Amino acid sequence: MVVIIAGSVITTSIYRSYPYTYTPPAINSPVPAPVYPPLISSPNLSVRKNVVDLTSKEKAAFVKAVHALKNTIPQGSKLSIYDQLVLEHVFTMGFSLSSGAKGSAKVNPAHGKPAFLPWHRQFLRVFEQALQAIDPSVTVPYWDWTDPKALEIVLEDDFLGSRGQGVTIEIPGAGTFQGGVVSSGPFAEWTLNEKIHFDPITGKSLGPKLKRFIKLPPCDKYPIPKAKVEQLFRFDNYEIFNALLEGALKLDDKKNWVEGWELHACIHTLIGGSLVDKLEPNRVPQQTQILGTMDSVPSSPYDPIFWLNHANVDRLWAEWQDRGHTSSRFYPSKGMPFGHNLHDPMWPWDKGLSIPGNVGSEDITSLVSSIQSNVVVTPMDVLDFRKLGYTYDTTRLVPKT
Ligand SMILES: [Cu+2]
Repeated sequence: MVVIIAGSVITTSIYRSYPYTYTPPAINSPVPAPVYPPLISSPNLSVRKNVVDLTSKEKAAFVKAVHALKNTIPQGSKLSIYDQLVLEHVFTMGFSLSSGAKGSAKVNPAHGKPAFLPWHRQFLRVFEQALQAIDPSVTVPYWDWTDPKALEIVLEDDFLGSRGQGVTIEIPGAGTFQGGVVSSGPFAEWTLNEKIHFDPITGKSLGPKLKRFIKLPPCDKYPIPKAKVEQLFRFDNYEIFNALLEGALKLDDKKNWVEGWELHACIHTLIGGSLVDKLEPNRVPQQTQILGTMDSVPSSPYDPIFWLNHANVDRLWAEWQDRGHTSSRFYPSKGMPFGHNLHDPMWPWDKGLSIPGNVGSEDITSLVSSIQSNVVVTPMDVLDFRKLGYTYDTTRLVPKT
């Protein structure tokens, strides 16, 4: 039994390693007139379902297909298909000049800025198509964070279980918490590549096993209140919607942008767990150490729960788009760092236009070539999710009223 007592060592905020600071527009910024999607029926779409509605057969099929990706090593590669996907996400953190990045992109192409939603939409669809190549019936389920039953269902041993075990965390003033290696359920046997499973704050590896520390403060509240998700739909400006949903920024009482730790970002921590400097009301704590897989921004797709969290993020965006924000006029066409404008290729789908620098404590640059992509994908290419071949059980095409 390992006991860790929380205390401050190094301090950094969730996303503070960005070379460009970015502030979304003020809430009264002008927005285009509403545009609704055309009312056409699209019968051949894959439908992504709520985890609470999955049958045991559907859960088993998803788990089986995920295992197949983890166990399939494509010819000429050192990494399995699943590990390659994790690596793509890891290298999104390698676009600072100090890390040795080359080419057009100078910032993280996937986080902290407008391409957060389109980048992850493309990433999820690539993952889903890989699953469907194994079993065409499988789609990526979504985790509705406002559903009180969903967390337990996700963590059951017949699905993506279990909780982590073996480590006790003492947080002064907040109590003791349990977590550690996932030692039962379908992912207990997984061996993770230690070089791409690491804590970006300390630079240390998180080891060869999946780790979870469920419900540690400050992200210990579940479910998320429905009103907190619903309020996102009051914003017609894409950049505001994107930033609030990502959850690394929030609006304070005076409607100014301040650091946040909410929604998608807090769900990562709800599963992974962070150590923080101190817990105080009305202040966003600074992370001092990452504990579990889901809390590491680079390595988080190593926890299969990642896909369910991001399917919910993507679903909320899809619903927002259907509610009168369908046009590409809502998405910023210029003025953003490269990779985040409407027509910018988003690494790794940029045919080699940008090359990330090293990430983590070991040299993994030799692995970049194993994930080079020969397709080009821009935010524009993924705005219409139905065109990508999928929809959600909650998205409805409704006539304009
Ligand atoms: Cu991500």
